[in-house]
Amino acid sequence: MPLHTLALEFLPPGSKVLSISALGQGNINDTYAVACEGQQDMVLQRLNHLIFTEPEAVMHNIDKVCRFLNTQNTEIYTPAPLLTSTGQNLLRDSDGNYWRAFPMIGNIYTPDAVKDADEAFEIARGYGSFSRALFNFPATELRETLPGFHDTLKRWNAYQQILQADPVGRRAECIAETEAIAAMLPIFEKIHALKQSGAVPLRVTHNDTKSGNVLLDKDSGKAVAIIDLDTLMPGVLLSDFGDLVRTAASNQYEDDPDTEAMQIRVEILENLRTGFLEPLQDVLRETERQYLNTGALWIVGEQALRFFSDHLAGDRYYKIKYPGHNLVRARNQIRLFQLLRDHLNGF
Ligand code: GN1
Ligand code: MG
Repeated sequence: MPLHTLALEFLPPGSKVLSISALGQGNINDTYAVACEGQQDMVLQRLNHLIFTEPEAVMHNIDKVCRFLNTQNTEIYTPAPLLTSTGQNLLRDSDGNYWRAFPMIGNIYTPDAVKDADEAFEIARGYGSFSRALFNFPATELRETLPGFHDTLKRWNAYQQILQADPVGRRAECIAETEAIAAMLPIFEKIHALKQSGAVPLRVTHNDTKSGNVLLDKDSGKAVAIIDLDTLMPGVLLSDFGDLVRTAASNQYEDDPDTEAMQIRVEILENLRTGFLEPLQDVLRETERQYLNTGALWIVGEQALRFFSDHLAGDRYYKIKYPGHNLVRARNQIRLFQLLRDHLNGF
């Protein structure tokens, strides 16, 4: 179905669409900016139903959380889905694709590349406030849309099978990466034990806390909104902090091939921690504070494992822009893991 027709489905009758252009850096969904005449612009998105196999459950979670946050005293905004003329927040087109739309928030920017420590603090404070506002949300009302999303030992087992099967014959050229990934297992086991014992509690987590999923006000630089709520599920806060460190503390994007030039930006790393903790001071358990840095190592390692597994599997999960893209991503995350581990002195 043409994008233009789809966009009109989410707009009042008689609306005029001025232009539609690709938006963002997502690896899973397809996202477009829709400029409208005389009314708020919107974001139109195709939800990848090969990955999110229960699109209705994803929308159910988003809807619940947006409604709940509206009742909370928080500055953080989460854009609620727009409805079609028949009151649906999800539209299935004639090709079987699922579409949804959100209001476009004005006067903001997405800090995909974090520029300095002040910006890092504000991004992290935004996620901390988001978690704080969800502290009393009944987690049992959320559907687990991607079961085992951060069950790294489960991912580890799947990876072992891919290694064994080597379906596209790429293993032989990846000996160094295989060894580097093997060295991450103790972290994955440590996190597993912390979860199993209940030492770190289950909470409502965002699960994709990259720097670019916080919207900052262009004038004040303050965090205005948190977007991309597709992976909202019960989880542990360590992973939300971890994904933030993963995307903000390095001086490179996750697919930069020049890993020799990679550095940990220490001041930014410190501000991510203080910014994230600030809104959570009164509620966080001591163990969560204690293992926050372990959470960062965990998620960088898990992301290396995910990219590398997908490379070995023949690029079946993440969108790639060129052959070998997932291997480049995996190498980048392996390097980040090693730098972070050295910086943090183990875990
Ligand atoms: C995917 O599509 P995007 O960029 O929002 C992925 C995240 C990864 C990320 C790596 C549902 O997110 O978990 O961390 O790529 N989302 C899913 O860039 O797997
Ligand atoms: Mg995402």
